[in-house]
Amino acid sequence: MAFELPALPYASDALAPHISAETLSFHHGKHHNAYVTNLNNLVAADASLAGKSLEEIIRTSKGGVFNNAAQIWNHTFYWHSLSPNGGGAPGGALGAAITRDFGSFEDFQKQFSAAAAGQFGSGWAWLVSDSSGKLSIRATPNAETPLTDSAVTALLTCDVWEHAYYIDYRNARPNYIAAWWKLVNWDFASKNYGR
Ligand code: MN3
Repeated sequence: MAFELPALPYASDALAPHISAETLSFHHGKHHNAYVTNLNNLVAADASLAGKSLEEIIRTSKGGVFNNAAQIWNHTFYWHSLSPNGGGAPGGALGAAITRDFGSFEDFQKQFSAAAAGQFGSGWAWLVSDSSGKLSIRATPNAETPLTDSAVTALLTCDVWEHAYYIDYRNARPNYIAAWWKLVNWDFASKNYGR
C-alpha cells in the first residue's frame, strides 16, 4: 500500500492574500508531494518497512526514511493548522490554558512568534500539550516532530522552511508569521487539545 498525498482541506486560493495559491501549489503540489514519492520509493526498497503506518515509520526510523515520513506528517498537520476562517484567539479550555500557561494570549503570541522567527534554518514551531494539559512551545529543526515525543501532543504548527514563505514574503519570515496568525485554525488546535 503506497502512501498518498492528502488533499488540502480547502481550495488552493482559499488562504489568499495571506498565503497565495502559487505558494500552496508549490508547497503542497511539489514539496509535500515529493516527500510522499520519496517515502514510497524508500519503502519499496526496504522490506522491513512494508505494512507499517506512517506514524510507526516516523517513530522507528532515522535518516532519509524518517525525514520524508516526518515531513509528510508535519505538512498534513500544518495544512489543518490553517483555515480560511481562522485567526483571532481561541475560547474554551484551550483559551483558558493559554492564559494560564503564558500569562495572556498576547504573551503567547509573542513567545510563539519568537520561536518561529528564531528557528535557525529550516524547521517548525509548535504548540504542544503534556498529558496534564500544560501547554508549551517548541521549535524543531528540519523534519523533527513532536510526534516522536510520547510525553506531548501537538496542537498546532507553523512551517518556517523558506519554501513556506519565499514566494509571498521573500526573506521576511516575520511577515509570513504575522500572516500565519490570521489563518490559525483554533478549532483544529482545540480538537487536538481534547479537553
Ligand atoms: Mn514545508
